[in-house]
Amino acid sequence: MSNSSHYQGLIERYRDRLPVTDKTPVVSLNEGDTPLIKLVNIPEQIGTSVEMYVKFDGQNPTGSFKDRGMTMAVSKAAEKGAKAIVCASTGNTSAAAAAYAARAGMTAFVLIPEGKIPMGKLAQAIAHGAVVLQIRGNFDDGMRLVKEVAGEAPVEIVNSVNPYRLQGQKTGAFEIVEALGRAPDYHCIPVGNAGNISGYWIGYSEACGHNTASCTLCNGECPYLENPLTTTRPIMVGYQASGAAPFLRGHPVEQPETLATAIRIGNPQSWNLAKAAVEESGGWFDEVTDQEILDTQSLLASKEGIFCEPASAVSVCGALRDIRSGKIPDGSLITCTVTGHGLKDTATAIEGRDPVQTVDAELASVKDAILRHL
Ligand code: AN7
Repeated sequence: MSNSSHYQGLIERYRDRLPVTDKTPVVSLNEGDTPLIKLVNIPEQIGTSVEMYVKFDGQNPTGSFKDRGMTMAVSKAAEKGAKAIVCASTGNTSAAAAAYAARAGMTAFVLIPEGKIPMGKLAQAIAHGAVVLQIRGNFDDGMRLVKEVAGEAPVEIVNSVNPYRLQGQKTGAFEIVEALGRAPDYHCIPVGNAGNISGYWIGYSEACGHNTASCTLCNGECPYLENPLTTTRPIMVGYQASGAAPFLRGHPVEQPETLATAIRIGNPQSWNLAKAAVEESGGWFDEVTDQEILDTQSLLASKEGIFCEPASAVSVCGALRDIRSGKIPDGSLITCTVTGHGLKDTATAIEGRDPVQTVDAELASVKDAILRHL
């Protein structure tokens, strides 16, 4: 490919800011470079003067933000000569692991909680040829087993306990700062296993020249340290589903429960990093109910044309509540990561709705039906 403007994924885009070398075999599906979409109708409807953007990471190749971390984790696994990768997943990590393993010629083993991942995500893992192990337990059980089995079998863990995952995920923050020409005032994000909020904080920190622990991976040579893109960092706000909100309880939750199955997680692996991100930035954690999540998913789809999965609506859901209460003040510039695509889980999106009307295949019936709605 000779066209140098052809986008080739986030490792090529941010090569000098990531722990890769000429010897790293880049495994990419051209992930990243996702749209930052300004909300136009919802802010007007609630009568606020905030400027609010959605970072729609559901538009990545496998439909979620996980591709950002997976391109890094699988590329580094390939560099080590790994033949197989393993992860526990509520669905999106397994879809991404399966796709990138297929691309790299590796075997992906994915541990999923029995009966708790939507069909779209399961179909992805199966289509890409992963070995799907449905365990009689939840995500946290799967995570424990993955860490144990990696000591016993030649498999590379690609969950976000693998530090290369967060290195890939930090690029979401770079893209936002470049698109806005500055850091937002607030960055709102759903929190499950707590990797993404940690990755964003690394990214925002590096973008404004703060040295972070992650920079040891780049040998302290991240070019943003010399030439920062911006001078500020956002206040980080992490939202959880009420039934799976360990950061709100202050300890792991034994039996996490939420219809936002992607974040049905009780024992987040990046606990300390996420807590530090929120504390250092002067932010907070809060929780939203399943009903609020569904209402926001529907609001984004019907008022803004953005169809995301339930877990992804959590960021916008929490942000809207904090805007209404004044906790996020008028005039703020706010970004919300919307992590996964709505097509991942169509069953939840239409449940309880009366979605279709059946009419005769005649002009009169179709015309009647249309006029009734105008
Ligand atoms: C759509 O796929 O953990 O706080 O195993 O799929 O970084 O865990 C998914 C997490 C938010 C939470 N939104 O992000 C998995 C998995 C969506 C997600 C999260 C997930 P983290």
